This record gives sequence, structure tokens and C-alpha cells, in this order.
Amino acid sequence: MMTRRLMNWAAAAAVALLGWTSTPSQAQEWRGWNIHPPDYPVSKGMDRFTELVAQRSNNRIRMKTFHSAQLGQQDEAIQQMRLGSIDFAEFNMSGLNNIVPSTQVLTLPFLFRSVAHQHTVVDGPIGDTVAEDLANAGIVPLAWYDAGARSMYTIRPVKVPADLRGMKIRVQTSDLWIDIIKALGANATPLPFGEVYTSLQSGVIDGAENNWPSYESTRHFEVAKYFATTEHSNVPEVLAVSSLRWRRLNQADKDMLRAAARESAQYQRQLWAERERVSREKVIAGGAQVTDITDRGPWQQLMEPVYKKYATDPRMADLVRRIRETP
Ligand code: GTR
Repeated sequence: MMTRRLMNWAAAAAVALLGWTSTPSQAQEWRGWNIHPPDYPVSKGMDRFTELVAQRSNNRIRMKTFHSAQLGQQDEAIQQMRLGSIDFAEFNMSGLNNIVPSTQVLTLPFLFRSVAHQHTVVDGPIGDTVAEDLANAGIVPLAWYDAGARSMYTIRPVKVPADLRGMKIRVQTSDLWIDIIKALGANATPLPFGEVYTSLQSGVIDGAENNWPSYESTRHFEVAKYFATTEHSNVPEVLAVSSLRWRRLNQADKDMLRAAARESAQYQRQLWAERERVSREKVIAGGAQVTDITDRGPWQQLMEPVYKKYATDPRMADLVRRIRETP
């Protein structure tokens, strides 16, 4: 039987060992995933984050972000984060919908009333709840990034939902997104982001949906020039760390990383608002035909079955209610 003294010694040794695995002096190299090119607001936000962390850790935590999906497409990157072969990343909630159900709530169509409303929700207790669920799935969110409103763009003009009927619309890997597109009367085709341009070109799909900056940076406007401002979802994004990496950090490093991520999010949000305007101008100059949807009522009404399927489970219904009640 262990004596009390021996037990104390064993506990102290365990604590020392834990401390050793995260000794402050040990240099660490972190690999980061990003889907966007280096000049995109997300990329600049991530660069700001890694600079702040390098400064504040005296170069002990050295992070390198591989921009432009160099480490693979989104679905692979999510798996790699959960396995710890990618240490940090910036993800849109849509790709996480099938893995962490509460992310579906933040993806639901026509839910957020404004950018300010969305910031209050994600930066508050509701955002924390979703973040906790993500952390339990191996992805620890540190800060929420903006991704604006997503709209439809197609190879033929779309003014009312009926115009979409029978069209093949690209979606991310998400059952919720498949159901949103179905509810609009179109056919959903899940495809990686990096395959959308050629799929539009070859006729595999007739359209996709995204925000102004992605429509512009990917040059999708060259092959699907009709953009209808449906603004059907304001699904946000997170800057996150693999939980395998996170668990090995001491509290001081965790606090430092969180603060740096939040500062980078402030910067990313400023860049985002500006880039939305610039991208809109660029695509119009490049030949995009914009249909301004002024009455979103008919689009919104079609989303009833989506809410029935995804927002009636008591936990989801409660989150939706709390989001709606958030001023
Ligand atoms: C972009 C988003 C990416 C990815 C992409 C897509 O707007 O920033 O993370 O979700 O859309 O549609 O695959």
C-alpha cells in the first residue's frame, strides 16, 4: 500500500512532469491551415494572430500559416485538426455542421438581423456554448471571424426562387446546406471549394453560393456571372486550435493565445467590411450582373421545412430562441 508520503511524492512528480511537457522555454513550431489566398481578410487576420503570438512568447511559439489550401481542402483540414497534424486553422461553421450539431444553429438561413446582432451572439454566451461543443470535438475556438452574408450566383439569371428550380448548386459538406438548397427547389451538389471554378466551367454545376469576397477572390464571377443578393445565411467562422495542442499548454499561454486571437478578430472584422465593398465593385467591373433582391420574404418562407428539421430539437430550439431574443 502506498503511504501518504509516497502518494504526495507521486502527485508532485506528476505535476512536475505535466509542467515539463509544456516548459515555457521549449520552442514550438505550429502548422496552420487556411483556405484563402494571402491578401484575403481571414489570411491577414491569421497573420496578425501569429505575429502577436511570436512577439508575446518571445518567439517560443512559432506559427506558420499555409494559405491557399496548401494543406488540403476544408474537410481534410478538419480531420487533420482533430488528429493534431494541423495545429490551428480558420474554419467556416458549414463544414462543421455534420460533426457538431450546434454549429447548425449559426448556419440557419435568415437568422441574424445585422452584423452587430451576430457579433453580440457569437461573442457572448451562445458563441461560448457552440465553442464548447467544438472543443469537445477536438477543435478549440479562440475567436470569431466575419464571413458576411452568402448569396446565390449562377450561370443563368435568378430573380425569384422559382428561377433556381432544377439548377445544380454547389454546397459545402453539410446536410443542412443540402436541405436549404432542396427547400429552394434546386439540387445540391457537395464539392470542395477548390473545385467550384472548374465545375462551373464544365457544367457539373449551374451555380454556387458565397459572400462577395470569395466570389471575387476565386474569380467565380468569370464563370457564373449572375449574382442575386439573397443574403440567405450569415454563417460565421472561427480561428481555432487543435485540442491536442491546446491541452499541452499552460494557463498563461492559453490566455495569451486567446487575447491575441481576439485582437486579430477585431482587425479581421475591419478588413472584412472594407473588402466586401471592394469585392463588389471588382466583380461588377469584371462583368458580373447583380440582381438586388429587395424582398427576401419569398425566400425566407421556403425555409420553413429547414427550421422544422433543424430547430425543433429542444436544445436547438432554445438556442434559436435565445439568438432571436438577443438585442
Ligand atoms: C468561404 C469561407 C470558407 C469556405 C468557403 C466555401 O466564404 O470563408 O471557409 O467555407 O466559403 O464555400 O467552401
